[in-house]
Amino acid sequence: MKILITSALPYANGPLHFGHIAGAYLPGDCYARFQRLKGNEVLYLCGSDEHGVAITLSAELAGRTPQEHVDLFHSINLSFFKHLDFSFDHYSRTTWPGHVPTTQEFFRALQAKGLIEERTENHLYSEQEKRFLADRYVVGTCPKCGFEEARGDECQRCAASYEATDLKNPRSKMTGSPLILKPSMHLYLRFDLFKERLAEWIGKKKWKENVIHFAMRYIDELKPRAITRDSTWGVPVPGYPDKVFYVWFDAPIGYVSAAQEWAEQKGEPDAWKDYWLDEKTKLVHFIGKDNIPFHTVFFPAMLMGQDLPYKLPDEVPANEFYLLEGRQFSKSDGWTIDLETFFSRYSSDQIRYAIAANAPETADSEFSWKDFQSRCNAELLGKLGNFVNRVLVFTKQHCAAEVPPRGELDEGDRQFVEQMNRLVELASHCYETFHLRKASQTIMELAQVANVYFDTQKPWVLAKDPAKREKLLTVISLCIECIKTLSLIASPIIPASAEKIWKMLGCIGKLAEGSWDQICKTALPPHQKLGEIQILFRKIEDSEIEEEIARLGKKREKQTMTIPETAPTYEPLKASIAYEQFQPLDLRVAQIVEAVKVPKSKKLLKLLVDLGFEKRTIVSGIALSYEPEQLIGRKVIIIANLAPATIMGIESQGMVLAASLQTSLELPQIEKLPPGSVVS
Ligand code: B3M
Ligand code: ZN
Repeated sequence: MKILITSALPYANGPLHFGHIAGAYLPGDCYARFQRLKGNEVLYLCGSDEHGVAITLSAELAGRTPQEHVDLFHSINLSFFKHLDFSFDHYSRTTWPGHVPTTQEFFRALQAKGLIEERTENHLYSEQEKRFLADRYVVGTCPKCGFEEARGDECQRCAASYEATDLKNPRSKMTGSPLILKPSMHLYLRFDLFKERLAEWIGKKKWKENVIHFAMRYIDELKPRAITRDSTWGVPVPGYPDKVFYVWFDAPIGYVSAAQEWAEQKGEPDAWKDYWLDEKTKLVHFIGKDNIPFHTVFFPAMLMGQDLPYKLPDEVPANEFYLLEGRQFSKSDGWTIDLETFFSRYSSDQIRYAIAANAPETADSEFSWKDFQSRCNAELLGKLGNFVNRVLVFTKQHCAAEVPPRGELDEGDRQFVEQMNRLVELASHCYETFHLRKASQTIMELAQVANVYFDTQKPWVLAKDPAKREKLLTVISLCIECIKTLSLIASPIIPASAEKIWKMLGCIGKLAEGSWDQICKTALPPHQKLGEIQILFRKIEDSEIEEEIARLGKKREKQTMTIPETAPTYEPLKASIAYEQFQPLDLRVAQIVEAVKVPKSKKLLKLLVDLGFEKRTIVSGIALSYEPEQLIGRKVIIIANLAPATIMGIESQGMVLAASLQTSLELPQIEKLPPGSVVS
């Protein structure tokens, strides 16, 4: 069967975090890996969603062009997916040139059917900036509670949701200038005309109840919606030079253009049609629950309005939210774990397993560091890793490091084999029906059953009695068979470890390229030489987890400092100096006790630092990178014998050292030594 799988296209507007991975991504990757093993023709697509007002706004705030901005986050997100061992057949982006004609083609087909209409309504316009401002660019007074800094679409104080034109005193978020109402024409798509067809179509689906329920509510209230925006960043609207398509119009078409790009790159430009235009293809969209209306109502309506026989989604496994220690992930509050730091400490299989074991399938679920530790130590290492290791070490010692031949099975052996077969079937069913959490439990259940079998059979006792040699070989042979089975059913979730196990068993080629059914059916050949035994999972110490927990909630540096900009320009090295020239510098550890912004300056902070033996005032140009609150209590390195200088009317008695690269800046960290310590 052909299966077209998509994971929601992440905005190229900031780095991904765990919360994202748990919703639309890891479940999609595990499903794709499973279906490939089952011998289906899988096309698994994703890509960066690179248009929209949120992107132009963040780009402007970061001082980048929208293209630079999306280039940066496209490559960062792509590298995260690589680290996480994602198996996309293609990862595209909505700024690739081929996306434009495809989007415009969708529009033209709808237009030709009379489904597009022009409407003129009042929109907020900045006379100073000479442009219409979409809601994200607007702040004003909340019409409900009077909060003066309310956002353009919803109030962050009272949670009211409204049109930007309802705000009192609307102002530009960028310049603070007042906004006026000015009529502007936009194109509306007559979604209301799809009501019956959509309702009938969804009525036949056996999707999760909340997905159906949510979709039906939208269908009931369908009205025409604007599909254009006044912007220069986006897909141009044919015939309307100042307009681009609304991001949610072009983004889902990205699933089609990604397939086209994939086909083009493999030199068969029509291959995308085998998936998108073939009724027999199964189309599966993995999304987070906030994307339900677009994937079950609006995009299907756009597909229904085409002349080409596009597939409508067959399955929309929408996941709930994934929280962090009970709260929503939030980058600005430091309530987050960035993936970059994570990868430097733990393996991709550890994170994949921990998320799968806790996937937010039927209710919101959460990542907690304690749970992560116990998943890794008690389950991956304690159950799976332990079984694999003890059996293989034993085989090396007692069976010449090869798969032993098998004798007659007794009742206990047969029960073990039956359990194995039952659990493989169950795992297969779980993957097929999007129950990743249950699939991961099934792996651990099998590992547990296997450990119990090994313990009850006591091969170490059998080994002492030459008369029991055949029984011993049978037990070990079944245990090795079980290791093979474990690697198979675990491979969609922990692909790297599964391949390692596969190698340790002495199997040739890649497990991921094998066939699920074939691997289940065929026992490993007796006398197959085992490979080298490797450690699969590392133990995570309590101290590491305590450190992680302590880090939570500490605001991180303001800018995206840890993120390497593409191709940095390095400062040339200065001329060399003699040691005697360095020696007179008195560098000291100091602790910041107070920090305030210097009025009228963007870059400067006034710090009061404690040197242990005295306190000093220092003016430091780090305000673009650090909030004053972040700095209180932090130890820094200062030049303590620099002659005082007056900066913005304040006498600065020293200088704080910081590392910088282009616009990013970071303070070096001193952990243990007290203020006053000498740095040399
Ligand atoms: N970029 C929204 C999101 O990341 C959006 C998904 C598009 S899927 C076509 O939540
Ligand atoms: Zn309000």
